[in-house]
Amino acid sequence: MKKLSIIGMPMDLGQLRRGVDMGPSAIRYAEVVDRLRGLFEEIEDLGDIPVGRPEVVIDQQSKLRNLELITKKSEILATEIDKVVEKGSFPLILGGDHSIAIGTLAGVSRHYENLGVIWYDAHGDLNTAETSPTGNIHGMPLAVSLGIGHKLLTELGGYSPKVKPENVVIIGARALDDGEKELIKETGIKVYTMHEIDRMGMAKVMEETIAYLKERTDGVHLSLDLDGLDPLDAPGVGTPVIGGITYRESHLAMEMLAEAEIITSAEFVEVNPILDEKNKTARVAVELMGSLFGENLL
Ligand code: B3U
Ligand code: MN
Ligand code: MN
Repeated sequence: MKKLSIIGMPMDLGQLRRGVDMGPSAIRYAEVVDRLRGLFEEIEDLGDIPVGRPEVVIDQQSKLRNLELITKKSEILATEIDKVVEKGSFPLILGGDHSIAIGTLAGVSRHYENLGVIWYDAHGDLNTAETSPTGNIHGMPLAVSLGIGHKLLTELGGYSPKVKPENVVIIGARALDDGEKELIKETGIKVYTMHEIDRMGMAKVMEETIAYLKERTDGVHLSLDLDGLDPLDAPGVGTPVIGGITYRESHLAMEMLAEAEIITSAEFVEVNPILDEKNKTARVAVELMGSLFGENLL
């Protein structure tokens, strides 16, 4: 694509650790625009969606923290992304915790009949208020996008679901909750856990993923949670899980996506500079964006 539009979503309302709202700043500080400049005809940075510093509010019925605020802010994000896709530009969203994906997918998905999603993450993010061990909405966005969860979230943008389970591929999972495992079995979502990545190698995992999505989708959104990577390579995340995808494997995955030219929108989430080591995780995010957008293609 010729044009890239960057949107920052400094939202930390989907979990309890402060600092992830500074993710977009950290990624900009790591010179995202400079890195990607040669790869697009035009890059615009639309700045951040204002989220503010609201008090934590617990929804009385569902017990979900910040439910209404997340809904409100996600609607604004969805509207902005909708405009970006409408004008033919590639939307790149900088998080923010992973709850931002609810708004991202609400904005993107209406433009496709069969949107594919690659969920690159240590977690499944397939919880509901009932199955969640934490009550954190950042552990729910994939379920919400499948139409499973609180109505306010699933109906965001006025339609549901945003994605069909057969169009979803999870890569890097190694911390799935019991309810999430059940949902995976029920829905038949394709999952490459660390077990499969170790066994098959990342090249084969990505070959299969690309072939699978190419056949059945008309666009693919990449939702990349930096905690999908091993904490040695990406320490600045709120819920690190050891034994993750390496730096090199992640670059290979991004390069194969670049080569396949299937990605039509992307978000990089959970960068928390407070928990980071000298902005390492934001820098990794920017380097992976470089690979995703073809900086290593000849
Ligand atoms: N599955 C747990 C933990 C978690 C999910 N996403 C992150 N952590 N980043 C939960 O809270 O739902
Ligand atoms: Mn996540
Ligand atoms: Mn995660």
